[in-house]
Amino acid sequence: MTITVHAQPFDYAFDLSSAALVIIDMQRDFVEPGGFGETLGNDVSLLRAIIPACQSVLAAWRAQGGLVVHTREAHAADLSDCPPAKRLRGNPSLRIGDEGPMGRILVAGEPGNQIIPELAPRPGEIVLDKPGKGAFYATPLQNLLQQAGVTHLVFMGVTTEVCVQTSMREANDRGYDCLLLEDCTESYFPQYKAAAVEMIRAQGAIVGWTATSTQLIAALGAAGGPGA
Ligand code: TIU
Repeated sequence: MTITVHAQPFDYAFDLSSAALVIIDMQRDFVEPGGFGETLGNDVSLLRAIIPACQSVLAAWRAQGGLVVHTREAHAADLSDCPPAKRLRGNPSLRIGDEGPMGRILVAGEPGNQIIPELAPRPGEIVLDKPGKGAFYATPLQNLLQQAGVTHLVFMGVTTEVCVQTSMREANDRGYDCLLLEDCTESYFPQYKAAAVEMIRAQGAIVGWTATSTQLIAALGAAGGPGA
């Protein structure tokens, strides 16, 4: 059954059986003090505001039996997948791989690298560690989505102009129709979020569509199905 979301710049229609909810990097490193986000000099409290809306969408999506993909920005313990250019960039108080209050910064398996408990993955959901900003670079995501027959991706997560936008652009180039949920994504810089949202839906959805969590949940409810 076709689900139609009243999105911008025009309606976004998809079939739940060929769609996935992609939650980008809602890990402690970015939304809790002492992680990578804070070492870069950012105020992480801004990002926490989206958690309730993300929870509502995740619950509605799960209730309909939709496929869920969680990503984490994560590096191997030996940092073999972290180019020096990434590790040495800027002037953070702690670099990737350094020991911080939540374990080693952006290293897979460390406490800070876990997805926040409010959005914890359930068994059967896909959890991907990604060494880049984009979710497709050096991950099996494309194969997994193709095997599942997915053509439409609904995005939430952080940060809007870095990992979310990069992942949406990668997805768009691979032929997926992408929807960004505006109140389920955030940046440390409100002006960058606003610009990213605008540029994604500009030029007739050049990268993708945007809508609110309420608009998506209303469309899922109207569609009926297991959770209606
Ligand atoms: N997940 C993600 O967006 N990684 C970042 O490093 N974002 C920043 O905004 N720094």
